[in-house]
Amino acid sequence: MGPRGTGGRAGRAGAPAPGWTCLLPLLLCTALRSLRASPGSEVNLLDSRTVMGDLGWIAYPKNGWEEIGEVDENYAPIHTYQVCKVMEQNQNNWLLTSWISNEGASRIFIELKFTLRDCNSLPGGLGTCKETFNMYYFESDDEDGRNIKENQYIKIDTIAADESFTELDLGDRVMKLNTEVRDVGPLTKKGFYLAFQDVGACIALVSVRVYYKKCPSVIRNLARFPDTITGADSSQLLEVSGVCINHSVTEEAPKMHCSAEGEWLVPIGKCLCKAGYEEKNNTCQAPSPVSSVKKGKITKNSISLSWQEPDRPNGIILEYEIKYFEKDQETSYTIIKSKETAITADGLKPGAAYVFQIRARTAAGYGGFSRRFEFETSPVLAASSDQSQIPIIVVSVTVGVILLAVVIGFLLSGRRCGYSKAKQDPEEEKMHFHNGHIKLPGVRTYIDPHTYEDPNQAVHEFAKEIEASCITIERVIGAGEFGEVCSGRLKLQGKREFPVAIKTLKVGYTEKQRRDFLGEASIMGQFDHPNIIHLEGVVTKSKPVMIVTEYMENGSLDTFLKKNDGQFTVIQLVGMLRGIASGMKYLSDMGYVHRDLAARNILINSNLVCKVSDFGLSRVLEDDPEAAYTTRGGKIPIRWTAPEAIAFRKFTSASDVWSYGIVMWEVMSYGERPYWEMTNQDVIKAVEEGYRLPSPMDCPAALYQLMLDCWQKDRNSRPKFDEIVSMLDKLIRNPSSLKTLVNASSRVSNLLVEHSPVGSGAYRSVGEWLEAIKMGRYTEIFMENGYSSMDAVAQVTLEDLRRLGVTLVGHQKKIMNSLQEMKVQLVNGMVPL
Ligand code: ACK
Repeated sequence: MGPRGTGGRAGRAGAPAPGWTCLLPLLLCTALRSLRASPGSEVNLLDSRTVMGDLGWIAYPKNGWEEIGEVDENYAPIHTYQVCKVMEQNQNNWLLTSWISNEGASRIFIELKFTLRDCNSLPGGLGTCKETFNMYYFESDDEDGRNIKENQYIKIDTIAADESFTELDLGDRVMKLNTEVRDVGPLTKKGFYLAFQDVGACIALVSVRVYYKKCPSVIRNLARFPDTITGADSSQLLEVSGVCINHSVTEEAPKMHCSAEGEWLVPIGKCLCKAGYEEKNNTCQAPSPVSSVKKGKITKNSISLSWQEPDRPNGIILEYEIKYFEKDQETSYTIIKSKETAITADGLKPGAAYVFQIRARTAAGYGGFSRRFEFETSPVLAASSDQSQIPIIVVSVTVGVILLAVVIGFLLSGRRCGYSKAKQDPEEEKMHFHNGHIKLPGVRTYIDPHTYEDPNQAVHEFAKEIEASCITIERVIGAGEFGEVCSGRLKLQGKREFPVAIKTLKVGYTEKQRRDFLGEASIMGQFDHPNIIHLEGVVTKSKPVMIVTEYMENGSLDTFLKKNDGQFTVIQLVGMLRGIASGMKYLSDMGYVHRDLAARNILINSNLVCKVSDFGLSRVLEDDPEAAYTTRGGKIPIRWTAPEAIAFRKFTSASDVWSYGIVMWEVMSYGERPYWEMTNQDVIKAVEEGYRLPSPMDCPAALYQLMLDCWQKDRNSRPKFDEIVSMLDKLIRNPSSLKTLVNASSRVSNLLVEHSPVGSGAYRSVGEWLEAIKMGRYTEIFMENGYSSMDAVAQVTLEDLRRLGVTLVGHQKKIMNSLQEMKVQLVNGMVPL
C-alpha cells in the first residue's frame, strides 16, 4: 500500500519507544548544537530545525515513524522522527514531508542528519534488522500530489550510515550523527514531496534540510552579475553576462560562469570607469567633495571664501558651484559658478549669518556638495569697525601671496604627483610615422623600440613618467636580471593610492643595461589588454630608474601552481589557460612575438586572472635562467621553444603557440618541469624524433589534444591563438566535454622517455612513491596507519584515504590515479609494482 493522505499524522508525543530507543532524544541537543548553518550560496527551501510549529509530515502506517517531542536549549521544538521496528518482519514505514516549492531551482540538495543503530549490537534482532533506509521524491505543481501511491515515488537513494551506534555508545552518551547529502535534478515542476521509507532499521531522523545552490550576486571587474541559480546538471556551468556598473563602460563584454557548486568561475572581459570617474571599492564616483573652505575678507555686505581642490578630483575640474543662503532661509539661495578656488559673495545683509556649500564639476559631472560652512558678515558699526578688518586683510593678503608663490613654485618645479609625458617635437612625431608605423584606424600594431634611433624617445612615447615621490616601496619580492623587484604603492594626483610592482635598475648600470631595462617598458606600454600586465609608468628622471606595473597578488604562475598543487577544479585551470590564450591572441594581433612564453613569465592575481608578462627588448632572453645558448649562439629556453626557432631562429606567433602548448602542460600538471630532468640536448633530440610530452595526470583528453596540436612539427598546422581561445571558450561552456580524461594506459604509452614522475618505475618505498607524485606530506600518515609497503598501498581505497585525513579532492585523485596507473602497468607487464 502506498503512503496515502489517509495515514495518521506522526504523533508529537507518540507511545514510548521500547527499551533503549528512548535514550536517543536525550543525546540530540548536544549533537544539534554542532549543526552547521547553511553557507551563503545555499538557499534553504526547508530546514526542519527552524520550523517552529507543526511540520505537517505524515507517517504511514501510524505505528511506524513517530515524532519525538523534544525542545532545544531555547525551548524551540526539534522535529525528530524515529522508527525502530528491528524485531518485526516485513517493515514498510513511510514518512512523507509536506509539499516543498523548488523556487525555480532545477537541482535541489537534501541534507539528512540521522543516527542509526548497529544491528550487530542488537541482541537477537540480527535476522530482521536493517542498517539503511530509502529516500524518494515525487514532483508536483501544487499540494495535490500527496495522495499518490508508493510506487509513483521515484527513488533518490538508499541511505546508509557512515557510523552506526551501539549499546556501548549509548552508555558513553556519544552521539554518532551521520550527515548525508543527495541531489536531485533536473526538476520540471514547481515543487515536490520527499518520502523516507524504513524497512526495519532503528533510525532517528534528526533533521532534513532541502536547499538549492546559487552563485550570489557579485560585482567583479566593475560588472554586476545577478544572483544566479545553478544549472540542473551537476557539471553544468552557466555563462552569465555582467552589466557594467554606473559610470562605467564595457571594455570586453564581461562574463562569468556559475558552477553547479554555486561558485563564480572564469571571469572574462571587464568594464572600465568612464573618463573622469575613479574606480573605488567596485564603484566609479565623480569628484570627491571639497573638504576645506576658509573665509577671507569679510565686510558688512560681502564674504570672500577660498578652498582647496577636492582630495580626489577624478579628472580635470571644469568649475565649482557655490551655493549660499542666509541661515534658516534655505528656500531662497544663490548659486555662483567659478573656475577659481575663491569667490566673493556680495550684496549680503550686514551682521547676518550665511551658509555656504561648494561642489566641483569634471567632465563626469558634479561631485557631492561639501559640508555646510557658516560665516557672518560684519555688522554696521562705526567707522572704527572697518579698521578692525585691517589686520585680517593684511594677514589674508600675506597668506594669499605666500600660497600663490607656493602653488606657482610647485607647478614650475613639476613636482606634482601625476604623470608627465615628455614633450614631443612635432618633427619627431612625423619621423615616427615615416618609420613605417602608420596606424590604420582600428588596427594597432606593435612598434619595435629598436626602430627609434634614441631608445629614450621610445620610452617616453609609450610610457608615462612618474615622480619618484609618488611611489612608496614596501618590500622586495624578487630579483630580476637588472635589479630587485619590489611591491609598493603608487599615489597619483587625483587618484587613490593602489598597490604596484616596481622593477628597479641596480646602481652602476651601463648605458646598454639601462636601454634594455627600459625597453621592456617601451614594449609593455604599447599594450592594453586584461590579460597583459599593465604598465603604470616609469621613473627615469631620478635614481633608481624604475618600471612600475600593476600588482599581481599571487606572483608568477609556476610558483603559484606548485604551491597549490591539486587544489583547483579543471574549470579553474582552463580559465587560467583561457586568459593566457586571450592575452597571446592580442599580442599576435599586434604583431608581437613573445619568444619566452612560459608559466614563470605569467603573473596571476587574487581573482586567478592570468596575465602575460616579461617583455624583454632584445628577446635574446638574457634574463631568463631557463635560456641556454644554442650552437648558433642565441640564448633560448629550449624546453618551451618550437624546433624551428631552436634550429634556425624562426620565431613567429606559431612558435609562441608551441610554447603555449608547453604552458598548458605546466598548468595542467601544477607547475611540473617540462621534460623533467632531461638535458636540453636530450629534449631537442627527442622532440626532433617526434616524441612529445605525455598527458599530465587527470588531464581532459580535449586539452591534451590541444597541446599536441600546438606541438605539430609543421608550424602552419598549429592552431592560431584565436582558435585556441574559441576552443577553450567552447570547453568552458560545455564542461561535460572536460570529463573524458586521457586514460592512464594511453598516457603511459605516450611517455617520451622512461623518466616520468609517476608510474614509470618501481618505487622502493611508500615514501618514495608519495614524494614522486608530490604527496610526500602524507608519508607519515600512511606509515602510521600500516601502509608501509607498496603491496599494502595497492589496496588503498578512496574511503581509506578519507579516513587517513586526505580530504582534498585533488590529492585524493592524484593518489588514486597513480595507484590505478601502477595497476594498469602491472597488468600490461610494464612495471613491476
Ligand atoms: O613568483 P613571484 O612572487 O612573482 O616572484 C617573482 C619576482 O617578482 C621576480 O620576478 C614577482 N613579480 C614580478 N612582477 C610582479 C607583479 N607585477 N606583481 C607581483 N609580483 C611580481 C614574481
